[in-house]
Amino acid sequence: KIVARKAIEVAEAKSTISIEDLAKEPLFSRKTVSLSTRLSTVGSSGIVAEHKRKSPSKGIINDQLTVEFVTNGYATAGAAGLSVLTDADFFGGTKEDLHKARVANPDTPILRKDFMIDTYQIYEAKAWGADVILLIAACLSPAQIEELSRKAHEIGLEVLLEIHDEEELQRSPLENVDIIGVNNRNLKNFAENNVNASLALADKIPARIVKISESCISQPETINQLKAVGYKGFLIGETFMKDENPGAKLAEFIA
Ligand code: IGP
Repeated sequence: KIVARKAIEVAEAKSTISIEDLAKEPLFSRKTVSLSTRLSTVGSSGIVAEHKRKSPSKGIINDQLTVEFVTNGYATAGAAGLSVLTDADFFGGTKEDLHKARVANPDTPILRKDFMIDTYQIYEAKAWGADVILLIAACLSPAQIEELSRKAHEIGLEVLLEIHDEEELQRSPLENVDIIGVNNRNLKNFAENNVNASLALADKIPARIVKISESCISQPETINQLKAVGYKGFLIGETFMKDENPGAKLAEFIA
């Protein structure tokens, strides 16, 4: 369903601006920063903090704050990286959100959080200021993962591959994957509200790939539990965005 909607969105975008024109955008030639390196640096908080106004499961989370206030607050409080949703229909995100987050945070790695199905979106991600793209195994064939991840590396972006179970891990080509994210939330039914998926998959993920745990993290102690089984990154949105000062909430997780 999402994939079909994205295909329409991408077709519309392509007819408005060509890949060649995206490649001429000022940010396209910017030197990207590596999220996987930041996450592996000793002393890193590991927190990848997400700008998320609303979601299909929760409705409006917080639509009162500017993206600059949120992302700058995160970076200042010690986030290792930022995640910015650009999907409009489900998450209320825009390309301007990503662009503004980049301008406000020139040196912090930023993930374009969206449903990527076409190489065109990878060019968009670079042109709008991202360092990392998300590929969701549940939405893609192995051939698509191979093609999209190769293209991302070709233009200097890192790849975060999102999985939810072992089957998705086993069938995914990992040559050009920098980070594997285990989504604790099952995208098909939004059922989970714990980090069991991450705990279960920890030792199945090849050790050379940086592991992050995504979603459903609401307590600082959970980060310690995940660190103990090898996770270097923690993707957190709602817990921070629910607060009137998301950066201050993040600071509570680092102190
Ligand atoms: C953040 P949470 O529960 O902290 O708000 O989750 C992030 O993991 C979640 O937004 C997410 C997501 C996605 C959103 C994970 N994978 C794929 C959109 C698409």
